[in-house]
Amino acid sequence: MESPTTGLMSPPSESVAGAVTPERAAYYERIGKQNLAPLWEVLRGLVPPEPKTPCVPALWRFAEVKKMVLEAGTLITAKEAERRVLVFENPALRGKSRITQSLYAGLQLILPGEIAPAHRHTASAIRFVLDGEGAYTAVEGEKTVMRRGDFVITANWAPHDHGNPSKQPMIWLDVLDVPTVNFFDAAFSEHLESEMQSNTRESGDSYARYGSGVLPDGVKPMLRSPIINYPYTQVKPVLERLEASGDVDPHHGARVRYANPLTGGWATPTMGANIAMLPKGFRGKDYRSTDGAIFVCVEGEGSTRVEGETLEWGPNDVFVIPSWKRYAHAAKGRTVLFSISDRPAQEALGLWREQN
Ligand code: 1HN
Repeated sequence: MESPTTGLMSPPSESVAGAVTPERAAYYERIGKQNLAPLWEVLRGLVPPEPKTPCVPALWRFAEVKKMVLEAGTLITAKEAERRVLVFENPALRGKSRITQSLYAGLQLILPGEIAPAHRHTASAIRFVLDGEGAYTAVEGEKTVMRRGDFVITANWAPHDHGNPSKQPMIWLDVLDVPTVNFFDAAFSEHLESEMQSNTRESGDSYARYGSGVLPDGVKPMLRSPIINYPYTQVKPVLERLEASGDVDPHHGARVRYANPLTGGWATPTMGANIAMLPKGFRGKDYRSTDGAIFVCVEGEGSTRVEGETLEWGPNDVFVIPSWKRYAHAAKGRTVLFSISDRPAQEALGLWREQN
């Protein structure tokens, strides 16, 4: 490939040093015994001219994965499994329990009458509710009943348990920063003594306190949002208003972010989420950014073109666009798309870049 700065052709290998001569090979062999290695053989790969992800774009159709996760319900209980989840594995990263290099994603099933026992961990989690109504998650003593389209956060080290007192199976998307936390070898976890937390706050308490533009006196900024559940019933009217007034970004549509009301920043320090309404017939312009993103179609249908491939999606389908891959969305009817990525972590480290 021709270098944009020098105009010179770089060798196809990752070596900057040309051929490995027999003398060099013998030398590498000798220094290898001391756990030493020559940088010049790997330099190109370590500092590529632009992001070079091993991840590939991928799509999971809800109709198919729903059948499979319901089948898991006949094989193992939520209690036995601790969390009954099918992991969305990036097809190019099988066996690594990740959908991008930094994020884990999965589809969780909780059947009527089941509970998923209380625990906590240093990984942060979000839930995005896909199917069913009436199961709850209890986070830090607040039990929140979940409905389709709700966005629920479980912050770093927050105790959480789930239960389904309704009559229908409930399925949601889990996204966690597990690969990021494990990258830093900073993972802790523990089970709580009791399987279920006692309710110390009413359902909806955190949204009522922090979600309407006023803030209680004396509240201090926190890295993560104090809101446990951002209900879809509250979010959708905002999207409708933006769309109706023409506040439609040419790449992303009428988009909002789930904000931490104490700082205006993202909902968690490692994961940031958006939700967008794409007007009927929307044809998005090409876009790329360094944060690989997971998308969920909430309503409507459409397609996303990504580097010569087209992913066609409908309600509850989940797809992933890796870092720095150019993509563009197209919507048929009016469409709602949820998305989440590691953008806050990249921004905090000064790494995040985008290209319109
Ligand atoms: C977890 O705690 C949940 O609480 C779901 O629902 C998925 C995947 C990895 C590690 C912890 C949950 C998880 C998880």
